[in-house]
Amino acid sequence: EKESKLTYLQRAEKVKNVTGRRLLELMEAKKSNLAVAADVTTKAQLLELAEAVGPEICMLKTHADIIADWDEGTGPALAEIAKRHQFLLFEDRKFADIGSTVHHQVSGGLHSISKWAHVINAHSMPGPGIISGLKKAVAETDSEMAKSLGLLLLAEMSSEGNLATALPGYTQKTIEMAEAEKEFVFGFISTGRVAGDDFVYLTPGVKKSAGGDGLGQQYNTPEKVIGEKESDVIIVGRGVYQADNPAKEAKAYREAGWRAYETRVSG
Ligand code: 5IU
Repeated sequence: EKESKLTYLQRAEKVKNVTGRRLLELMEAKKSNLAVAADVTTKAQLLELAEAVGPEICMLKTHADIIADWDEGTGPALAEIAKRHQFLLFEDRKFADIGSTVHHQVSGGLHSISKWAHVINAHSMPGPGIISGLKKAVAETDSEMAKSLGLLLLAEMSSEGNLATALPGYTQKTIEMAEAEKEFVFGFISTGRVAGDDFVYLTPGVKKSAGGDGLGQQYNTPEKVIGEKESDVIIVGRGVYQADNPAKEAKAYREAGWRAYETRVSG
């Protein structure tokens, strides 16, 4: 209870992964705990959205594999925008295979994720080998960027009936896998704070009002996610990019998320 009152900056000191620390520091500097999920489908839309919401966000969450015209210039173009506006790139690839396969998936293929992303994520379902495989790719790289890659594990999902939440012990086992690899794993995708202050919690399924999308997504408000459930980062997709003015909407979500955080740490 007492520990959850720590500020993002105080928490940064406890996090071992360099990218996790950097995320918490830039959140405090930008007064933003907002990640925007850029689920658009062309390169032009992706770069335009990144540019528009850049000043408001701590992170841009991408799905490179839904971009119809992704090419080798897309990652570097995103990276340039991220550097200029000071946010991190999180490729939500949700690796889910054996170590040997994810080792190729993170560094190769069309998307070369480890060349431009700061943060990646993985299911814990395959067991610890998935972390070893991703770590091997990081160890073998000659790119400075990939060396500091940070990993998030899916401790819970936001969708109705998801097994991570339904199966007893799943979330706890996932936390144990993360505890064993703290130099690399700096946090979780979860509905709220599920472990200690030395991890960062990121929560998708966030909108101004609670509800669903008819396809299993379940929404909570920024106040509930940050204030009550004690998550750290709200991830907002359609709530922002489907708005008439995404930049203005991102600002509103940033302010709501930050108010909820300030209330939490001062309360
Ligand atoms: N996402 C979820 N729930 C999860 C995980 C990822 O919604 O448990 I792991 C992704 C899917 C989408 C974004 O890219 O987060 C949420 O988008 P909307 O805010 O548009 O629902």
